[in-house]
Amino acid sequence: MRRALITGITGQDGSYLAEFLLAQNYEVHGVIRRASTFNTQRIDHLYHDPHDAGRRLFLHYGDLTDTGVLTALIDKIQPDEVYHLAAQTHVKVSFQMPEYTGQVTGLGTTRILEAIRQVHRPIRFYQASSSEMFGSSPAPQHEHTPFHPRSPYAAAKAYAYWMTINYREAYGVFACNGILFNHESPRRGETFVTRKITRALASMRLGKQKKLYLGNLETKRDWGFAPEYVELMWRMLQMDCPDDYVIGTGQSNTVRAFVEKAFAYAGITLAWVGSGVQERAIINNFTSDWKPYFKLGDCVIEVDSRYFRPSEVEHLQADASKAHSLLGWQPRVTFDELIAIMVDYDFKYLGIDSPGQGITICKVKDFSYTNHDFTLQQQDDRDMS
Ligand code: NAP
Ligand code: G4F
Repeated sequence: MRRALITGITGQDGSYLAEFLLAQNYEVHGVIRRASTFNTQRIDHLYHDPHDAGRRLFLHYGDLTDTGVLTALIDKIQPDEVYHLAAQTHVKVSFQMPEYTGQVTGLGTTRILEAIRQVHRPIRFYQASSSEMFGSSPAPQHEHTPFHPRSPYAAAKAYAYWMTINYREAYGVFACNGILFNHESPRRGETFVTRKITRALASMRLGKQKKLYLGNLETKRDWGFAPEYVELMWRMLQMDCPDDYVIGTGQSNTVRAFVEKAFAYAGITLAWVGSGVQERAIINNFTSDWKPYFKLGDCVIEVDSRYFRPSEVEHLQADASKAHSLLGWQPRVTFDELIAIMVDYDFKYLGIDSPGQGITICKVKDFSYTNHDFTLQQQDDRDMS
């Protein structure tokens, strides 16, 4: 049985990757942080009591700032593959916490690479690199596009990217960079723009929220579906030689397009009025189920400069030709389908009837391992201390 160690197992990607690897019959070890509240919601459905025989998921406390623990864990677990996904992942937050972001998102990678080097075992290593590293380089971006980081997060990721290559070249570590463009899902963190929008919609539909405040509406992102992307992390580590790959759909859309489509899917047509920080969206048309809470002409979106970044990445769009030919991958879930999946989830989560296409799309496209997202999990007590 192959053994994998995942840092960031409690995050969006870590949780999907854990599901995927367990389905491939791996023994999966995950590093989690001590928190005063439960932070394991995304993996609760995979958890088995430590006393259960035959369990294949094991959780260990650790932190990317703690070299001793990371080294001891790798030494103890002796994994065949390490998927390094943990990071301070929020770009806007990285401007507020630049040094911490460097410590965790940048140096965290070095700590793990060094631990791998010291165990003298052929461990394969995946580094969660990011399209943010391309920053202001013109789209479409591919493996040879120069980096021009536009945030402390992106600068930290660029450092980690080069450390990964350095350990490959200097010490022969089987180390790969997956340069992933934005990927979303029902498990996306609530403060990233896509999930912020789909959650707000659901809460508006219950009459609990009247307005959504957003930042820059013009930036373009290449948004894909997270469960597809974690499978590619695994594929990279199954290749004969270590290499770096860009992963993205090749389609780029503005934040404005995401908002319009999400609202339209839920039954609201928006009209934009004003410009710049004065711009707002009003309800132009809606289906009858919105009537208890809104009327035509109500303002539902406003721009708030609080969400602007000191320097922005305007346009990300992947040229994933290398992944298409070498990893044999083509994106499956489209932009419209992604929106349907996320809106449906957030509606269902609040107990509201959803348009329902998203659920069907998951089934039709055989993302069986995301089906549990639509069956709400009861959080239970656990003790892994
Ligand atoms: P995420 O949902 O924000 O998850 C981040 C994970 O890192 C969480 O498990 C978090 O633990 C853990 N973590 C944060 N700080 C840590 C620390 N000091 N020590 C140990 N663990 C720590 O991120 P994601 O979207 O799954 O992304 C996974 C990786 O891919 C990240 O490295 C991200 O930068 C990179 N990436 C993501 C995208 C994307 O579009 N999602 C694109 C390109 C690259 P808690 O749960 O306790 O907070
Ligand atoms: O959803 P975002 O916060 O994601 P961002 O900055 O693109 O970063 C994500 O993708 C990266 C891959 O390229 C990852 F490496 C990174 O870890 C993370 O997962 O913002 C997307 C865009 C930005 O241009 C932002 O300025 O949406 C714009 N935006 C507009 N209003 C907003 C908002 N972003 C957020 N978070 N909140 C807003 O209200």
